[in-house]
Amino acid sequence: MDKNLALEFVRVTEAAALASARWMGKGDANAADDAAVQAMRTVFKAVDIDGTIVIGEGERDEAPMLYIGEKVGKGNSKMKVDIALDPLECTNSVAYGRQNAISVLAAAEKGNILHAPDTYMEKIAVGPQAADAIDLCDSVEQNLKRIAKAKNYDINDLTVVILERERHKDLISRVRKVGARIQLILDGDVSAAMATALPGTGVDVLLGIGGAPEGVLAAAALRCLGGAIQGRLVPRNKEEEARCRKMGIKNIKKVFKTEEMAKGNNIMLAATGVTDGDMLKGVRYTGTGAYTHSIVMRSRTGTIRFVSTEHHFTDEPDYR
Ligand code: VTB
Repeated sequence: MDKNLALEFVRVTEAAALASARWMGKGDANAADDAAVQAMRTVFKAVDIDGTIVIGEGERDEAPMLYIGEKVGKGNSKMKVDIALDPLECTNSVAYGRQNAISVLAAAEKGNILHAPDTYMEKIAVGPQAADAIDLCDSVEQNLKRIAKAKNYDINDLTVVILERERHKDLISRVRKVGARIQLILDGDVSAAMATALPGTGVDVLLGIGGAPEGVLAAAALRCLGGAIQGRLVPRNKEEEARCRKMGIKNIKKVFKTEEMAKGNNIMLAATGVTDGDMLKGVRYTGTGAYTHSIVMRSRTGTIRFVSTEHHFTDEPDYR
C-alpha cells in the first residue's frame, strides 16, 4: 500500500456525498442512506484495490450492499486492504437538514482495523496536544483537568462535545460542575472526534457514548491527525455481548486505544461533507454540477489535505 490511495478514496466519498445531499431536508433518512451506499459502491469498482469491508452497513443478511465481508475495488489487485466505511454518517442530519453529515471511508493493510460490533462505545477523544492526557479508566473530572493542563487552558475555556442523549444527563452535569464549556450535538461523533485534532474548529474533547463502528472510524482519523481516542464497548444486552465475543473480543470491558482500533503505520482516510459542519462544508449544487469539500489524510506521512472539488455532471454521469 505504497500509493496514497486516499486520493482515490476521496472520489468514493465525494460520489456518496453528491448522491445523498440531494435528500437534504426531505425527511427520508433511508433514501439518503441508499443513495450514498449505491454511489459509493459504483465508484469503488474503479479503485485499484482488493478490498474487504470490515466495518460497513451491517452483516450480509441485513445490508444488501457494502456489508461486512463484501469485497470492493477492482479485485485482482496486489493491494489487499481492509476498509471501514460509513457512506452516510448522520443520516438524520441529512433527512432533517441539520449539520455535520459526512461520507467517510478509512483503509489499512489487511488485519489492521478492529472488527467492532455494532454496539455502543464509551469514548474520549482529543487532539495531539492532549493525546497523552486521557485515560478512560479515570474519572471525567480527572481527564478534563489533565486535558486543560496539557493544552495550557483554563478549564473554563475547554470545549467538550457531547451527543445530546438522555444517557448523557449525568455526564453533562459533571462536565458543567468542573466548569468546562459544552457543545451538544444531535448526531455526528465521528466529525466531532476529528474536530478535536484540527486547529480552528473550537472543539477540544469528545466525551460520551456513541456507536462503536464510529469509534473505529474516529480512531483511524486520529491516527493520521496525531490525536487520541480511547473506547470501551457498552453492549446493551446479552445478545450484543455475545456478538462482541463472536467478533473476537474476549474482554468486553477492555479499553481500546487509538492504535488498537486502527493498527499499523499505513492508515488512510477520506471524508466529504454532505451538510455543513465545523470541519467540512456541505455539498453545494450549481446549475451544471456541484462543489464538494473533503479531507484526505494518511498516517505514514501525516499529510492532511483539504480538497475542494468542482464537479460537472455532464462529464461525470455516475455522480447524478
Ligand atoms: C452516534 C452518532 C451517530 O449514532 O455515534 C450515534 O455520532 C449513536 O447512536 O451520528 P444513538 O443515535 O442511538 O445515540 C449516530 O447518531 C448515527 O450513526
